[in-house]
Amino acid sequence: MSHVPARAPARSTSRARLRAVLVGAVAGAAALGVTVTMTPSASAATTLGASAAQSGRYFGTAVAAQRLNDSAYTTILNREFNQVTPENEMKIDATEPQQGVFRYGDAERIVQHARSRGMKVRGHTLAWHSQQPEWMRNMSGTALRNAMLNHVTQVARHFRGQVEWWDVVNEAFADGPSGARRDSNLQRTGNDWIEAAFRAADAADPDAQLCYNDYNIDNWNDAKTQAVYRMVQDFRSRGVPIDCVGLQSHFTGGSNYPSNYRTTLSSFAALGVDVHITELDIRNAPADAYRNVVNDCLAVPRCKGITVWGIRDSDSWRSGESPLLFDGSGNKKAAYQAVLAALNNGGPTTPPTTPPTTPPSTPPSTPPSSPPPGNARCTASVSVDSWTGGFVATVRVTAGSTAITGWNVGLALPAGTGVTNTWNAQHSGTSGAATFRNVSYNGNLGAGASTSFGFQGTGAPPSATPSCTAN
Ligand code: 9MR
Repeated sequence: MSHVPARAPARSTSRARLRAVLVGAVAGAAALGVTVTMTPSASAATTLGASAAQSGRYFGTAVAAQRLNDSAYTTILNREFNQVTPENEMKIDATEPQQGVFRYGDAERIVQHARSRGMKVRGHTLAWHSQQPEWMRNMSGTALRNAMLNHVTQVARHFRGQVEWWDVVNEAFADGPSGARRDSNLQRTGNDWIEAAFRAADAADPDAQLCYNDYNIDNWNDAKTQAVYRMVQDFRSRGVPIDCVGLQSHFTGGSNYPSNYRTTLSSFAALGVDVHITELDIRNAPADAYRNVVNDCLAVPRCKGITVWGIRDSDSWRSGESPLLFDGSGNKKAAYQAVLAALNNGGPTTPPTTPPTTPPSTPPSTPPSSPPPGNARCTASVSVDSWTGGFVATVRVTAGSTAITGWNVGLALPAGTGVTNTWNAQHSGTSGAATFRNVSYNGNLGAGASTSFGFQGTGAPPSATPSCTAN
């Protein structure tokens, strides 16, 4: 476990993910590590996933395996979302129905559906007091502790390389003013059961991001929020391998969006963990509350994405409250439009992942050995956020010393890489090479001005230098 002490900084820079910046410009060094900026008019992506990807975030949904046979459902899923969480299929009762007998069929179906389309997967959940199979419910003490650790190990190992984040432990704190742990058979095995689960998950899948996930930890003033905060703080100080906190954010069943939600997100983030909104749904789906949640996430650089707990109201565990973004017929609701607009308006907030470089005190003594690709009237740089099997690329196009009225960016792609989704540009090209042309609203660039477009792909991320040709 030599990596454990180094985990905090290593994980906080997403060692599981590669972020590379490829610059194709004479003046490209200036663009290194710089976050893409976009004018709102140049960032009107038309789906939830693409609009979230503009700021390096995901927008996901819970998925139920049996609904993958429903084409109305999969049409929306495939169009709108770039992250999925199996709603029930990775829970303990589903994956280890009898002790030592592991079943992964339904979970694998979802994972396969998602990953073949470039969607990231959140694993939910390895250790939980609920949805335990009967054999586990009847266990206690050391036998239960060992069974839990074996379960964590086997399942995390099975999905190694396929699951970006794990909800390692779910819902371990009590509601109400006590700030105590929830009583459960797992809790009764000893207070250290949570950190033991995290250490087992870390050993089984060192590349996954490991999260603690809970509901009613949205209001910063709640005792439960404070108690989880103290646990994460303690874990961080002692090197327990935790990377992220999931706020389920079920604003249903009497729980409401709190006005201090952003404070909660940023306070957890300040502990050096990422935050994720993992199970969002809001009673009657008011557009305002949905918009607020999105804006709060966009305001916190470590808020990595939002997952809604189902697609259509009819798919919801609380369908009577109509809490989701699509109605039962799959129509977009007002809340959908509010979320899309907020994601598009918010723009990128992700800070550079490489520290800003200070300019060298003396200019480089040798000029660049080759001219910039393209016709030198524009330049392009690519920043890539990749995971196993897929990536999102953001491309920045910058006009040279004269204004341009259109641009073409060429980019070589590794063998087997495919482009699945493009925003703010028109994509064409054959395998191995992609070309992106401006769309109607972002071709005109004044001298030195920039615009950005993005695309999502499957396979290995591009590592070549892009060319830019202006017209
Ligand atoms: O949405 C899930 C529902 O289909 C299951 O019957 C239920 C069983 O416990 O779990 C629901 O999902 C829960 C999630 O796993 C953890 N947070 C609360 C969610 C809603 O109950």
